[in-house]
Amino acid sequence: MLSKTLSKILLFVSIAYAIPSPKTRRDDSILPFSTEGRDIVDSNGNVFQYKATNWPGHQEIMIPEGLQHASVADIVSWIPKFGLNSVRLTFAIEMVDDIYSNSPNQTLEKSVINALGQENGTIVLQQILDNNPEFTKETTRLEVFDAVAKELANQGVIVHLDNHVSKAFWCCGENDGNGWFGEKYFDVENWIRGWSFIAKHAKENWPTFASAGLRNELRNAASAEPVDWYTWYVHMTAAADAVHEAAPDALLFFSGLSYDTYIDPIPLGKTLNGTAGTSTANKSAKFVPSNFPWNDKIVLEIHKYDFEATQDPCPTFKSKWYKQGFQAVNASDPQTEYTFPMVITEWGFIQNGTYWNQTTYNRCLIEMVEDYQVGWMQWELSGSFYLQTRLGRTPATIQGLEEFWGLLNYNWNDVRSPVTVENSLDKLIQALD
Ligand SMILES: *[C@@H]1O[C@H](CO)[C@@H](O)[C@H](O)[C@H]1NC(C)=O
Ligand SMILES: *[C@@H]1O[C@H](CO)[C@@H](O)[C@H](O)[C@H]1NC(C)=O
Ligand SMILES: *[C@@H]1O[C@H](CO)[C@@H](O)[C@H](O)[C@H]1NC(C)=O
Ligand SMILES: *[C@@H]1O[C@H](CO)[C@@H](O)[C@H](O)[C@H]1NC(C)=O
Ligand SMILES: *[C@@H]1O[C@H](CO)[C@@H](O)[C@H](O)[C@H]1NC(C)=O
Ligand SMILES: *[C@@H]1O[C@H](CO)[C@@H](O)[C@H](O)[C@H]1NC(C)=O
Ligand SMILES: CC(=O)N[C@H]1CO[C@H](CO)[C@@H](O)[C@@H]1O
Repeated sequence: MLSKTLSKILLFVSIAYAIPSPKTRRDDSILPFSTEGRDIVDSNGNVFQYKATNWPGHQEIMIPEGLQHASVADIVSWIPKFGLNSVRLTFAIEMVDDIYSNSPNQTLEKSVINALGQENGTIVLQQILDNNPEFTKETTRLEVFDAVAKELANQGVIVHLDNHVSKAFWCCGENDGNGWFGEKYFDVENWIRGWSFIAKHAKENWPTFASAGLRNELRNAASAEPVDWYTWYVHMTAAADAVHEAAPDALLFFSGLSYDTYIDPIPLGKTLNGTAGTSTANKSAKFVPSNFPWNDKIVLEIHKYDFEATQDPCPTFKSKWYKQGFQAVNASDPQTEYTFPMVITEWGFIQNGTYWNQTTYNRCLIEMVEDYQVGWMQWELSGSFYLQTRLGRTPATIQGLEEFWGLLNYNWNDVRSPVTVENSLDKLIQALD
């Protein structure tokens, strides 16, 4: 294993020699990715591990967070500085719906003012433009995403595009309208249309676009289609077909149920059942990878937080979590019917300098990654948000809310908690070295 100082020197040397051309550097030499058993492999046949953070772009304004504090290039530069190779960029289907309806609300000016109001919106818009003089108030949300994706490619960062929500606001709550197929805001046709559009657009315009997270954190909903694995199967495979047709090179990430906390029925090859007494009664399906034209693009994703403030010893922590889907990466488990790569697409906790050592979560997460050699994506880069809508709480919206879980500070210009990063992010990077 390289020492930290040595790897920093090497990183510096490679940056110094890899001077980007004035044009977008197509840093896609390792793309496309595909899968081989439990591994993601790059175009040279080497195993690729996602080491990423989340950068949300799915909230009310529908552009990546932070641009009122810093330029696109400065924000992107943090990703390699943290030692990460990729980013999970989130978007809302509402952004694409607005493209289809040719809505006048897509400009930066309208997006910001509709979300923040005339007075504060005018101020924040000006801050965004001051930090990012390549934009004007007429720049559209999609053009902002394009600029972000182009800069990510310039700086050698792989893009994992995640559909976080349909309606653009903070995710996720039970019965918030975004959680399950057919719920208030979760129109399945618009979702699939949205993916067809954005996957094609990303393939054509975003040089390091590598993978698609079909839907974030599916969860129970009182008023929606039946919440069962059969319904999951029908819609998730249809979305996968749509993305694959639009962008055949992209990996397809499948999330599980209950806020993506388990997905074991897929590697275990279980029958995916409907629900008695509903429209899916007596229906069933099986997720057989060889049935799909995207057989070598399937990746399973799982989320893990520490809401229970675990003090489990790591063997307990790991064996409980293993059963939620890590059978996918263990071909020697007799219960495993199909192997797939797994990626922990969300984990995280408050970056306050002590939490990392207050429960066993952080230590056991690192052991999990060491033991199973799976990629991961920290939640999240943002030090603060343009706006957060909080359903059922007062106040219902907060402008400029600080994100204490963010790797960056409120102003997006420094690391929030270096000691936390040294003891979590850095250790997870080492776990995959
Ligand atoms: C544009 O946004 C305004 C304010 O939110 C809304 O009232 C209007 O309906 C939107 N227009 C379209 C075409 O979506
Ligand atoms: C507008 O911004 C000010 C200063 O940041 C803040 O105190 C106020 O709550 C904001 N207005 C709204 C409607 O959120
Ligand atoms: C579906 O039902 C069958 C038969 O009852 C059962 O064996 C299987 O475990 C169920 N599948 C899931 C994912 O629970
Ligand atoms: C499901 O199967 C049961 C038992 O075979 C049958 O009684 C019931 O009518 C079926 N329900 C539907 C919706 O087909
Ligand atoms: C993989 O499965 C085998 C068989 O069940 C088990 O003995 C082994 O401990 C598992 N490996 C890991 C890393 O969990
Ligand atoms: C960090 O957050 C945890 C959980 O909220 C809390 O128990 C702890 O006291 C905090 N540490 C500091 C230094 O504020
Ligand atoms: C929960 C946890 O990881 N606790 C650790 C905190 O740090 C001390 C000293 O480094 C360790 O001994 C604990 O195991």
